[in-house]
Amino acid sequence: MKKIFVTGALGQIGSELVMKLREVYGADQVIASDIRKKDDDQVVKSGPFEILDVTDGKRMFELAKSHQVDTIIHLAALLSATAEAKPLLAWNLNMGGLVNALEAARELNCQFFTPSSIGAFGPSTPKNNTPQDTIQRPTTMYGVNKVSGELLCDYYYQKFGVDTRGVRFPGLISYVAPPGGGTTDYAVEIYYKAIQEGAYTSYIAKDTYMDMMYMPDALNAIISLMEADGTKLKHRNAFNVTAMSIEPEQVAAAIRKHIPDFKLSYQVDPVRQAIADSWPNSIDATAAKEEWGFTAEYDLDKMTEDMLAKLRRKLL
Ligand code: AKB
Repeated sequence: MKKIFVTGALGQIGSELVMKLREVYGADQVIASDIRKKDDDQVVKSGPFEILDVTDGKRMFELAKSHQVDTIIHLAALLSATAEAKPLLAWNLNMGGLVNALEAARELNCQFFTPSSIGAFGPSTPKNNTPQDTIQRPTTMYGVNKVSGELLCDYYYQKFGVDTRGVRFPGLISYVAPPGGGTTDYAVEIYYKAIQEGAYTSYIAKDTYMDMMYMPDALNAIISLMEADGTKLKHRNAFNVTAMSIEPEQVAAAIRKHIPDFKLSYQVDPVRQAIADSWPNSIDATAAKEEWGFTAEYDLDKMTEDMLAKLRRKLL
């Protein structure tokens, strides 16, 4: 049975991943950590929790060692828009946290997962059906962090034999914990506003296509990749994964099937629009399908129906 240490456990992915891992492997097998503790959070209440600033490598190592974990899932990171506003902080946190987590995995002989992102691509990357192996010259600090992280994970595998694995996540959509400081966040906010106000003003322009995925598919992707037969993995780190390539009008049209008078308007934020314009329109997930059987269950309509139903229960 795996014993798993998770950083950034109260963030957008961690809030749901920890609960799912506890369901699969047992509550005490999953040690959640984050920089601060929220006593009423289900992650804190449902199993072991430790306070950890991931830039403190010594504490990270000691916690992982004292809990005798064999797997580290490193999620703590700043997202693209925040990283662009605070580039030095992003470098220190995103890269410093990652190397500390990799070092703990090396010293304790742990399996390792960390997410990369569609942000690891840049304006010179082929925009449509972006291949698994292609040009990666991102123009954002987040992208620079993500490419460096992909390379660093490959290095720890090749040099030290650490069993590092990872995916390039698209925008993740969920009704549990809101994302913070991402470029794809509009695709989450639009559902909240649809329920609360029947209208949304998008900071991303019409016709801007980006890949997205519903959180249950993202959680399954992480668990499937970690459980996959390592001998079959040619890429290991940073598999392209996606469920849909969408733009704001399509999300609005899917919402209107349930809320017919939903209104979408635009007030484009030049910073986040520039980031979105530098990312692919759609990525090719064939390598993930071939090497470890990745599939996504939710398309836009199925996700919209579930999001709206869950948010109605949460907000009304
Ligand atoms: C962001 O928008 O920064 C993230 C991502 C795609 O990595 N959601």
